[in-house]
Amino acid sequence: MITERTLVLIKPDGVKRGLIGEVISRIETKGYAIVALKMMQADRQLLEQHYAEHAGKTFFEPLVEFMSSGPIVALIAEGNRVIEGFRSLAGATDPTVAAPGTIRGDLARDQGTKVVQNIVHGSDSVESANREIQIFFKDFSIERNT
Ligand code: D4T
Repeated sequence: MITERTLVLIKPDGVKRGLIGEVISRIETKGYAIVALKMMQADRQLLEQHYAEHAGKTFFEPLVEFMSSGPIVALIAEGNRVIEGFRSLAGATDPTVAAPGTIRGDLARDQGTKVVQNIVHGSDSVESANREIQIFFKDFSIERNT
């Protein structure tokens, strides 16, 4: 049995709107375990590392500004196929077309901003999960994802 871990972020829009409990509830109700959790203010250096793949894109600066505009919640969720499972719970990146029933489909919409505000982030692969968990939880062992 292979148990996976994924990094989930509740973004500043989710925290501001009081949706921490709602997001955590959906993760736990689905049956995943939360094995690490913290509220924090992300700084530019951390976000440049986390979003390195998007450096140079038009939405990169607005993305860093948005992600540092208020507190976020970082957590590690664990369970079989949790990386794929959380992406499914989150729904499509664009909240306008994210399916109803998903976090983004139910709780977010287009705000007309330069960067999409879509409540949550979830790692998209085992490699990303390992990398992102190390960025947000430096002391956390990632051996289960190897
Ligand atoms: P995150 O990384 O936040 O879970 O979102 P996704 O995995 O669904 O999307 P992503 O990494 O491709 O994008 C990161 C972040 O940038 C915003 N974004 C993205 C945007 O404003 N315009 C765009 O064209 C894209 C691709 C939304 C999420």
